[in-house]
Amino acid sequence: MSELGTTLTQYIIEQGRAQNESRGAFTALLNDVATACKRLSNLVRLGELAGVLGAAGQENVQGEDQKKLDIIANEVFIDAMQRSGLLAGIASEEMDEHYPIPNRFPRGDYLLAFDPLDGSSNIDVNGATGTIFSITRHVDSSAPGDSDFLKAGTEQVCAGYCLYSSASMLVLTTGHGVAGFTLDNSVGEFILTHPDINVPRETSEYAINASYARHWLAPEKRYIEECNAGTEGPRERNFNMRWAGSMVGDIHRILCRGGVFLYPMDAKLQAAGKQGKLRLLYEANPMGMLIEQAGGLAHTGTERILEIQPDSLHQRVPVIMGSADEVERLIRYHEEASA
Ligand code: AFP
Repeated sequence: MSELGTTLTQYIIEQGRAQNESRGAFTALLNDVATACKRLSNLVRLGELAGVLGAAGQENVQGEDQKKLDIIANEVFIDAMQRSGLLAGIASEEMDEHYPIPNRFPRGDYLLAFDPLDGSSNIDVNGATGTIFSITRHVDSSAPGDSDFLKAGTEQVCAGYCLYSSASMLVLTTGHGVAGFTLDNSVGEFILTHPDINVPRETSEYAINASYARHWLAPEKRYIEECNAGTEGPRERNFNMRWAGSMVGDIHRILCRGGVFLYPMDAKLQAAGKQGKLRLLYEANPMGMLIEQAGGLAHTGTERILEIQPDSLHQRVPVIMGSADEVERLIRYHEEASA
């Protein structure tokens, strides 16, 4: 008999059993996430055939050009998530304020923060994109406000992403390791294919947008120069570089084979009065939880990402995450530069 393998639902139920936790509501919540990701996977896969490519001709709250698919992805996700009665509110990278659950639906105990389509500049060139999500609890019975979403990353009860690439993959953590599921389109199910994802401590691969080299601050400049010096330099080995242009693509590769991802503070961001480029609630926190749960580290260079107390929904932070040896080295370079 040919076996289908473990579905996402079966995995969540079995994990709940192993942890002695009742996971009914949570299982239903993750099923809604999976449904939304399947719908988006189909849209992304159809590309131009679905008429969803190109610019929408408007900007999001961060002043970035929105693609048609950014907007559609936001609507698809909200539509799939708002009806269950399990969410108290939703915050999206594409919306200025949080989205309250309409009165016609019951309100639940969880808050969802998500980036509907990360790496959207890759859409028109058929490159990797993804949806990133983060779930926290809403302990209060009243309707949440924006401030209820401002929780440190350590308070996430679940985080994950769905990568839309040659295969669509849902990768998630509920705080007990990291597992990856590949979408089997023939049955419409995410099937467990990567049961225990671990980021190796050691790596010889880094990911950074090197076109910003002239803006880098001393710690990153030193780090990249030393990597690029190869066998003749202080690292005494050659390094490889990759940059997907979508954090989901880069973090997925790092979860699969190790590496370090950098979107650090630089002189250009400083001059513009920005705290970083990537968003704490929709990118850095969920990816940070995944990386830490897989044995890696997630830092800004001066503090652990998951311990940052957010001060606004769309807060940005510097990001350095991945294989522990390299992140520790970068933290040390930051300490030495400020000593
Ligand atoms: P978009 O979703 O606007 O394309 O941004 C993607 C992203 O937030 C992250 O996924 C990438 O790692 C990073 O920005 C790429 O930024 P650069 O274009 O500055 O390299």
